[in-house]
Amino acid sequence: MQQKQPLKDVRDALNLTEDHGVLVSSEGVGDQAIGEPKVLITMGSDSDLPLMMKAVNTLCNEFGIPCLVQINSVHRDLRAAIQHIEHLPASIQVIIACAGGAAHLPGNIADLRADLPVIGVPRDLGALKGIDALLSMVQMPEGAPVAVMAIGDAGAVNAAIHAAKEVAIGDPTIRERLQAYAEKRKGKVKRQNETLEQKLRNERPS
Ligand code: C2R
Repeated sequence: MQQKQPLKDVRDALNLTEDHGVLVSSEGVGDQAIGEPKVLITMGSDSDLPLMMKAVNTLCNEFGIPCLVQINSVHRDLRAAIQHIEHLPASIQVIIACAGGAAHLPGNIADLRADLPVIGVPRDLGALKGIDALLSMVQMPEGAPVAVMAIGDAGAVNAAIHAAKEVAIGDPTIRERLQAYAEKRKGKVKRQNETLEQKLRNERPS
């Protein structure tokens, strides 16, 4: 795996500017972040941020994958979105895009970046509670795929795991971290079985 570089070196090597978004890693945000960003996490509004922090935290804390975070809206500023997405740093391998409502952002990105996988996270929002965003993302025409996750929290976490799997194709360290993450999930089933007898006793009428 590549050595993590201090921010200034990374910025110089990748010609990173503020236009590329905010760098986040397990060490911190912006100036405190270390390492080359491998994933872009973008969203239609900063109101999506609480949901997408689940993806940011999973990527950084579970897998140690630095990411860039940026707001982009094809509804509100199409030109800026095109400019940002067409000029990502060369280190970006995967894009996670979250949006709510008429969620056109991930599909537009998939069209703009034929070279990168795009993972969509539909936000649970408004009258249709995310069904609108889910269908907007999943019903892409042939040729510009978006890998769509579940609506809401599970989708945000799964987007980060899926992105880690893409990065792991070229990075054995991330493969090991994915295995360790899977082991932790198995541990949960074991712990639940250990307390099951007591829970059954509590649930039964005395
Ligand atoms: P506000 O909270 O800013 O009103 O945004 C955002 O992702 C957000 O979930 C409400 C919702 O609008 C979504 N949005 C899109 C796009 N831009 C913003 N779906 C887009 O370009 O697809």
